[in-house]
Amino acid sequence: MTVHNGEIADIFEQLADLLEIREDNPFRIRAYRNAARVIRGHARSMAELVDAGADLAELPGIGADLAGKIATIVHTGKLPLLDQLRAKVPRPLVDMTRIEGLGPKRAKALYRALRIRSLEDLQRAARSGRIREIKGFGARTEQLIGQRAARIASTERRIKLADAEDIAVPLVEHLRSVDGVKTVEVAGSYRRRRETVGDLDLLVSANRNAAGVMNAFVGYEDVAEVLAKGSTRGTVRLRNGVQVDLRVVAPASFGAALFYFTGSKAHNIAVRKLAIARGLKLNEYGIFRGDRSVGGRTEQDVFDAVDLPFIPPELREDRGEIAAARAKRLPALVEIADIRGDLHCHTKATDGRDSLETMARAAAARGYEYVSANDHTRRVSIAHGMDRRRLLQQVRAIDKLNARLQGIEVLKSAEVDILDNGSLDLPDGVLKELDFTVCAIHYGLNRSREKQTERILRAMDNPYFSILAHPTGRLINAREPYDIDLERVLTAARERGRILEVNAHPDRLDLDDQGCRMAREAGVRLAISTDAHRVADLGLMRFGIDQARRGWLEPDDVVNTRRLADLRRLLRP
Ligand code: DGT
Ligand code: CA
Ligand code: CA
Repeated sequence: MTVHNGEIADIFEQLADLLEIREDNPFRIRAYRNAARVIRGHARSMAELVDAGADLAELPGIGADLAGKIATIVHTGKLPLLDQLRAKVPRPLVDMTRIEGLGPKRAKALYRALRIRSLEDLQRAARSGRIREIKGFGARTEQLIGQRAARIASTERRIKLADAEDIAVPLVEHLRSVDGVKTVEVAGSYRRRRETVGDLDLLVSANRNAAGVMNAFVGYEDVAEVLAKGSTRGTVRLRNGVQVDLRVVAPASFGAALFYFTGSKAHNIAVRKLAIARGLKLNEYGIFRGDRSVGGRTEQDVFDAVDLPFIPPELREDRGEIAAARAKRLPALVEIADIRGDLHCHTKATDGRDSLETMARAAAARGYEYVSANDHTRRVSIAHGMDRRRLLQQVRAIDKLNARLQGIEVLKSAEVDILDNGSLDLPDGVLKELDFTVCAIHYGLNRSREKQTERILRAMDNPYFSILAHPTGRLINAREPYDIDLERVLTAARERGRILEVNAHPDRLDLDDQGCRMAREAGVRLAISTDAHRVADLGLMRFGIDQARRGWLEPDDVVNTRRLADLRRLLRP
């Protein structure tokens, strides 16, 4: 099991929160918060550094004690000190510190004043208007706390798709090496590429040695608990809490099983109805006429049996895909190979880790035709946002770089902050020097729906507005989307020829799949962008593609599938 920097940072932040609740030494608290920031922002994986025997105490803000704690987390996935502290702080308080925007001090104030015993209690308190009666809390905050508490309670057990991948890939490798195994696939919501998954559903095709497969499964190094173990099916819980189901099937049934366990359940039921109407029986073992098997080795057998073309897993949600397939109107979904460039990238000029040239060369190495520099503007001061002078400097640097570099065009851009009144953070005189802009809200996330929507519409009125970055601002499992009327934003975008971003970062995926579909139906084009802060992040593009496909997008809906000349016309209509 590889522990990721984000997980280590989370542990240190939780430590800091709990220590703050306990009114521990402020220096100690600050040291953990600093360490969390350093680790989260570090280009290299702590796990790799520890493996390589590097001295972590050489990192800024990390002393010998913290270095030892990082090593413990890397080796065991846990930190005993955190468990000890948790045991000393009342459970509802531990839960409440996870509510974004609440923080240890305010959590404690609520806990004391309202005698909150659980997140459900907190939701009830919000509903009955008791939170706003406490000093320092308003009606709006109360509403947000209620929503966030509900969100945490309901998403508790779902993990982000990229995290699921980190868990699934080595486990699949492990099973592939077992004697007799032909194929291993991860089915379920993972294969449908849902943004979060509840559990992993593994499917193994083997014509013999099912017992060996089961033993290898329950004996996997990360297994914490075996919940069930039969001859062809088993369930385990891994050390990180994720549950994994496994099925071993014969190759003759593999396609039918893959179809069944890919789901969704609603899609399965709808397809099975079609099978019944044709006098067939469809289950995880195959397709049957009476007792005779008429297929099931491949998934295509299933679709053939009900006279449908193959439906990509991302569409199998019973949201109209079966009718579309019947009518031969399935979208020809966008693929990673269609992408010709990345339109949201940061460099060292603000909060990125790599230089403009390094980013440009990495994009060229991916086969891209273009890439852009979208560093922050001045309002985002924590990222050392650029003022007019620094942006113009970067524009000149890009001109020089383009004159030197072959095979890739660096586009001049910025991630321009949308100010509270809907104006853009830099004057038009500067913006007109850019090839396009990516515009985003970073502050004032809690405005009312009306205000937030108006703010975006006003920004879109600016003739230099090109792309709305991460349109809802949500962070999966961590921060609610800000309250906007997406339909109005889409209508306004279409009228003005503006583009919306599909931010491919696994924590964001924003717009989400449903948002993509709404945009397509509203006639609004999307840019799938990684928001890369380092070279490696350019590889996150595929997570954006996943959600775009779930949102029925075709290459034509996505601007960065265009050649540069065509793209320019869309960026500056
Ligand atoms: P998750 O794990 O909550 O992210 O979502 P899924 O879709 O992976 O759901 P899961 O793990 O409960 O089941 C995996 C697949 O197995 C599901 O997508 C469809 C199939 N399945 C499960 N239960 C049923 C059922 O009662 N009827 C049918 N037709 N299919 C089922
Ligand atoms: Ca599942
Ligand atoms: Ca399951």
